[in-house]
Amino acid sequence: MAHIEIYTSKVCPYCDRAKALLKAKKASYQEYDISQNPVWAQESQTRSGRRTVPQIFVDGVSIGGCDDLYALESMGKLDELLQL
Ligand SMILES: N[C@@H](CCC(=O)N[C@@H](CS)C(=O)NCC(=O)O)C(=O)O
Repeated sequence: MAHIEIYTSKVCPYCDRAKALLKAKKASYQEYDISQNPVWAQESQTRSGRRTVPQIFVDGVSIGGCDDLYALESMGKLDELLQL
């Protein structure tokens, strides 16, 4: 399985939705809650070039946010990307 990282915040419906899809796929992930540590907020922005959460990385590569995750699923590309 690929190494999955997700930057989230505490009150974030898009984060919940993204994590729900990963959980449904039984894909384990490393979560960084930016509301717990401001360093992670800066790190997320630096790595992704975006200000919103969630930001998701697969094997260190940014794949975008929640909508991007679901788009990959709709295209049938997510399982391969996550190496499930
Ligand atoms: N299209 C984005 C939307 C993400 C989004 O709007 N996230 C909210 C939290 S649920 C956010 O970061 N809001 C802060 C902002 O817009 O600066 C996605 O699918 O990830």
